[in-house]
Amino acid sequence: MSSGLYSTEERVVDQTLDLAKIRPYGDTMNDGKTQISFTLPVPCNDEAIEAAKQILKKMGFENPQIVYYKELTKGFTFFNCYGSSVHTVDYTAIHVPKVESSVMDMCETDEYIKEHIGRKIVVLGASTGTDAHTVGIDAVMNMKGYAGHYGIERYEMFEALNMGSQVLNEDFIAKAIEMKADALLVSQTVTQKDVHIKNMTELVEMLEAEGLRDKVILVCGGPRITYELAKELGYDAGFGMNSYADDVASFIAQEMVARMIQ
Ligand code: B12
Repeated sequence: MSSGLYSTEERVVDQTLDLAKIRPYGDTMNDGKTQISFTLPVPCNDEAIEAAKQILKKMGFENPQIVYYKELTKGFTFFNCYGSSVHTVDYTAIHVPKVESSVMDMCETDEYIKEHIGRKIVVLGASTGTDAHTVGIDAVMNMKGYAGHYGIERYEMFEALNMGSQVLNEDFIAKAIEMKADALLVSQTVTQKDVHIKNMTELVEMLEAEGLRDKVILVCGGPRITYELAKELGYDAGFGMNSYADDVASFIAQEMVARMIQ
């Protein structure tokens, strides 16, 4: 069945699509149409709109249009804009480092652990530092789970403790030692002024100082976390938006087995 202007088949065979030179898609292939929003620190007036258009042009957008603007507070104006990006990227040349483990569901992971490890895996999680956001760590850990994916507490072969939010790194480590944790799950949501980098780096340094870094599987997650960033900061893996307990539980189980084999 056809939806919109083109059927799925027509879109797939679109001859104007060149994966080595992709541009944002709006109404038609290669039109570059993009929606962007930002705030300028100036009063809400005609000069502000012109300034927003000039910023868009400097960003590489042709035909910039301001489709919505509003004063946020005195001296600050928010804009929603459209424009056509002139830039392209080579999609065929992209390589993104990512978790290599295969994703299993809860039952498969439990079976895998029974067969290959033969005991429960002890996992400690928290939203650490000053970060007050709990929903992310709850999503991966809570028994009831999130978006149809059961959390780690539900798994038969995991013993899991979620310490909640604003957990200091020293308290997190003390609990990890007490529980003899196999894996540590760190959630970070606030990234303002790179507070997450400082906090996550501090945890790695403290674990190293305690001689614990190599003894645990160290995983972080959050909406702005990528696998690449996690590795850069000395973590074993990182999980971003749209990740679930299945992803991290599979990774921990397979990583533990890999370390047992070494
Ligand atoms: C709810 C919320 C709050 C609630 C939190 C309540 C609670 N108990 O958690 C309250 C009101 C307390 C709050 C406070 C603040 N918030 Co707030 N908040 C949000 C909001 C609306 C939703 C976040 C959320 O729950 N997402 C849903 C969960 C399920 O998604 P998630 O966290 O991404 O988690 C998923 C993945 O990332 C991943 N994941 C997450 N953690 C982990 C961990 C591991 C180990 C793994 C494997 C995976 C994983 O799995 C999850 C499921 O897929 C967002 C905006 C938004 N729409 O996202 C802002 C937002 C996160 N908050 C923001 C800010 C700035 C704040 C405050 C600083 C505001 C202030 N000035 O006071 C304070 C924080 C104070 C502090 N000390 O931390 C900013 C963060 C900007 C930034 N990048 O730094 C956001 C983006 C809003 C914005 N646009 O400005 N907030």
